[in-house]
Amino acid sequence: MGENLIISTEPATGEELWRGKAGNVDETVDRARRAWPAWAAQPLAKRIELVRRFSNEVLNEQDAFAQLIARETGKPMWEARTEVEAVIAKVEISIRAYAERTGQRKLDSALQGSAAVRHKPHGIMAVLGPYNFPAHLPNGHVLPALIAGNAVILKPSEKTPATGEFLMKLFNRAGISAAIVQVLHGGPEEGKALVAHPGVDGVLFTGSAQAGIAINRKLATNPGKIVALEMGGNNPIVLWDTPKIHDATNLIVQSAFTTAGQRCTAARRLIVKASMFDEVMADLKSTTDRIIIGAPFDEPAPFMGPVIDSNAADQLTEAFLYLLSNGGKPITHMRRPRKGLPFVTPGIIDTTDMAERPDVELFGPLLQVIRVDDFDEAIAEANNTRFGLSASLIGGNPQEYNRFWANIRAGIVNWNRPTNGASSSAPFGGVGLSGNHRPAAFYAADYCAYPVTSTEMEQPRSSLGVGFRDA
Ligand code: UN1
Repeated sequence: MGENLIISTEPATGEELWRGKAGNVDETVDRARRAWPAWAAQPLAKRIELVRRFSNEVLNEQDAFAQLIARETGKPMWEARTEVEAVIAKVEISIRAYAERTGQRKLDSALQGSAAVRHKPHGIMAVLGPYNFPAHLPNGHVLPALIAGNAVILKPSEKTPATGEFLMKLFNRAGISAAIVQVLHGGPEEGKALVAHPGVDGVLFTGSAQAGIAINRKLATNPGKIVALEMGGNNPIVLWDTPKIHDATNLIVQSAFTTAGQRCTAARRLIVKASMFDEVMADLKSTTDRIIIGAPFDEPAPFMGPVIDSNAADQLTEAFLYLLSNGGKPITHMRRPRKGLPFVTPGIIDTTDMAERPDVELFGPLLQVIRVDDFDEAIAEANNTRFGLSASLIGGNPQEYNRFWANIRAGIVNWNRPTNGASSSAPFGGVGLSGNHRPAAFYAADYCAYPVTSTEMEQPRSSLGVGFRDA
C-alpha cells in the first residue's frame, strides 16, 4: 500500500491527465482522528457558514471544474456543467436535509424533567466515490457528513482521481482544514483497508453492486459501523398506450443513453406493448441513429461521449455479442467507431425470445427490448430483477400508473419521465441489489449523525422504593 501508482487517462483522447501515488490509509485516518474533536465541537452555524463558502469556491471555478470533469470522464461539456451546478445546489439541500432529518425532538415521557432526541456525528466518514459523477455523487455524501460534524476521507474512483482531488481542494479553500476533508487516492486495495480501518466510523459508498457487497461482507463482523450503499440497477421502462410516440422515444433515449448509459438510474430494459412494437422500434432506431457521439469539446456538441475505458467498452461489446448469439435480435448495433478509444455506439436489442436474460448491470449504452401483451405481464417483467433502483412508465392512464406505482419494486418510480435525473431533494436509493434503504440525496443525512435519547433533570432527585429498611 502507498506504493501503487494511480494514473487517470482521458477516455476521449487516450492522453494521460493525472498521476500520483496511492495514499497511506493509516496516516490519513490518524490525521482525521486528531483533528476531528475540534471540528465536532464547532457550532453547527459555523460549519454551515463554511460549506456555504465552499459553494462560492465552486462557483468561482465553475468552468475549470466542468472542463476537468469532462476531460476525466469523457462526458460532454453540457453534462459536466450540469454536474457542477448539482454540486452547488447540493449545499443548500444538505443544510435543509440536516435540519429536517435531525431536528431536536422532545419526547412525551412519563418521567419528570424532560427528554429529547439529539444528534451526534459518528466521527470519521469514508466516502467512496464513483467515476460517472465524480464530483456530484461523492459531494452528496461529503456535505451532509461535514455539516453533521464528521471528518471526511474521500477515496475517489481510481478512474477519476483528479476530479476528487479538485473537489476536496475547494473545501480546503473554503476554510475547512486539510485534516477534516482529505482525499485518499487508491484502488480496491486502499478502499478495502479504509473501509475496514478501526478508526473509520462509517462508509458512504456509491458504485457497483459487486463492490458494495464486498464492503458489506467486510463489515459483517462490525455491525456498529455505518454503511450506506448506493449501488446499481437493471432499470425498466414500460411503454404503454400513447399518441406521442416520438416524445416517448426521446424519453427512452434520454433514459438509456445519457452519460453513455453510465448512470445507476439508466434504463436497461424497455418493456413495450406488442401492438406498438414496430412503430416504436422504427422511431427509436431513427432517433438513436441521429445521436452525435464525440469528445467533450467537439463541435457540434455531442450528446454522448465515450465510456470510461477500454475495459468497459470491451465488456459492453462482449455483452452485446452474447445477447446476439443467444437469441437477441438487433435493432441497432453496438460498434466501436474510433479505433483504440472506448467509444461505443448505442446497442438496442430485442431479447424477448431469449430463454434466460442475464440480470446484471451492463453499465453503458445497451438497451434490451422485451415485448409483452398485457399490463400485468409488463409489471411482472419489470420486476423480473434482483435490482430495484428506478423505473418509469411512459404512456398509459392514471389507473395504470397507480397499479405501476403500487406494484413496482424500486426506490424511484416515474410517470412520463426518464428513469434518470432523480431529484437531489428527494430520498434516493433502491431495494434489493440496488442498495440499503435511502443512502443518497436527501436522506443521506440519516447516515451522518446518530440520534441519542437524552432524559434530563437539572438536579439529581431520587427516592428508593420498596425493599429498604427504615433509615
Ligand atoms: C440520477 O438520477 O441519474 O443527488 C442520479 C443524488 C441524486 C442522483 C441522481 N439526484 O444523489
